[in-house]
Amino acid sequence: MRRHHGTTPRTARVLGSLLLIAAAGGLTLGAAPAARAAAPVPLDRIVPAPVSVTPGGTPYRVTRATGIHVDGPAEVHRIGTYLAGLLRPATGYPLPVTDHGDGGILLRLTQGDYGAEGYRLHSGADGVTLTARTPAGLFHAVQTLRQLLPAAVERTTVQRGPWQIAAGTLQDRPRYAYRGAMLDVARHFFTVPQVKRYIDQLALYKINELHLHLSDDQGWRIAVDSWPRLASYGGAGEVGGGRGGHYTKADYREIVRYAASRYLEVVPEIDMPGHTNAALASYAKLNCDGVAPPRYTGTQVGFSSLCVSKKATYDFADDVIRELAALTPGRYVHLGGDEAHSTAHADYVRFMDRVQPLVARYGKTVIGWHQLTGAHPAKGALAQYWGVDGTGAAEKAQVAAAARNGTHLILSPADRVYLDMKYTARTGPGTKWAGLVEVHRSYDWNPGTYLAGVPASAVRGVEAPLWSETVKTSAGIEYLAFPRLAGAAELGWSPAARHDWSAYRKRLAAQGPRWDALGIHYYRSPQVPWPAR
Ligand code: NGO
Repeated sequence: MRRHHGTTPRTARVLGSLLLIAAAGGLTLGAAPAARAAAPVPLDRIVPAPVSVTPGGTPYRVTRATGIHVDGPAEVHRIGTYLAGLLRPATGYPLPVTDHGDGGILLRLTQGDYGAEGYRLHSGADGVTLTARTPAGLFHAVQTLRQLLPAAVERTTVQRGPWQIAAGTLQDRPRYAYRGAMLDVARHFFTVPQVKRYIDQLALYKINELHLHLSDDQGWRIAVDSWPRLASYGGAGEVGGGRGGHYTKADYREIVRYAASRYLEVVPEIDMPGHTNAALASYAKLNCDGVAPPRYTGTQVGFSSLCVSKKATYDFADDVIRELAALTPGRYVHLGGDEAHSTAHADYVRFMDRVQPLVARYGKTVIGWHQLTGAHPAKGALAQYWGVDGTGAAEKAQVAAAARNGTHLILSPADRVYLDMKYTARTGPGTKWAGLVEVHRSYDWNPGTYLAGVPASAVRGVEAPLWSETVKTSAGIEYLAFPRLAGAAELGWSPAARHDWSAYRKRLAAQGPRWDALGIHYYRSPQVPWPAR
């Protein structure tokens, strides 16, 4: 039985004489305090690993009397409100958010050497202060604060505390500016609430880019006013023959808004000129022979191509990119460009030469899968590498040469961070064309030195794609993403010097109870020393 009146102060003796529970606002609970006043989570026990920690002092204890104080513009107030929303259900505390006050939890923006997303967290007996130069930095600091509290804080009903935060100072900033996750909403469609759920999971690991694979052979998922059948017909199907679906423009704006509230930029992808059966099925005139193929519900790749010689193709590309760019506050439009096996190479190059400038015309920067480096990548374009250890030397050299010429890279090696690879031959969903990818293999590589001949400065970051041929529920997404997503996030965020599998597996293990509390369905890899449930 738990009761939460919280009006009777009480003290608890923990670890001999150490007084951990402040007089103000303690919980009144039936259990013996000494049994449950576990030591707070050490400052360096978080994922991604922080740059540096200096422990020391008396832990802060969140109590019924704690306030959240914000020092900065309205956006900081909003982050404070978000934090309060995270902590209220499990603590049962009111946690008022105010623009003034001392002690408690303080969020403040200041000038200083924090970088665009970095922050400092200082915790002591009187309170916790989160400091950053930008709201994004404060938001990431909040995710750290969350992980420093017991996992039960993630539950939606009142839990017993105490809610302590280890004392000391933590300094943090990301290694890479681009830390992404991709969700394939084309092979199976995922609803706006399902995408929001994933966004919240990504935010917990400081991921800041959400790449949405919005079209493929099996489905077109975004409304385009000038070509309405793309969504209404081309979206009405998916792998295995389900109903599919698509986002209206309002839906899509809601995803973008929600992602922005979690400091993620949405990167929309329309895959071209291959992976286009859904578009070809919707409009006969996009086909060289003028005949629309049937919709497709299988999982083969490489069989479809836009008709590179037709004017209609470029009208289509212009309209789609214009409407998508208008929906996109972010910097990028991803053009796909992978597996164009049904497009002659010269046609592929010609097509990319004509379509990439459309992205610039509508104010965006091109991203393409790394096959784009076999054409003429536009100035400033990013190439997303999805090869494997066994990818041929010539292909790797082509990517490296492009990187040296200024086409910076996003690294998504398929035999490391493709979240749709099976963990083992025996785990459920997933495929294995790139191999079986257990947690250790997924984590243990260095983006800075991964591709020979690529200058470290040409690596923009890491992205973990989740292709959805084999999953159609949030539980399916989560089983493939967790725990590997956390590792990809750490590769993107933490300094190379903090990379250490034996330490990581312990930090990762500590995430298990948090995922249980959040209702995340994850793979309990035997490589990770999970606490007993
Ligand atoms: C490949 C292919 C996708 C598949 C995926 C499955 C890329 C860039 N193109 O990755 O169409 O869905 O593998 O793992």
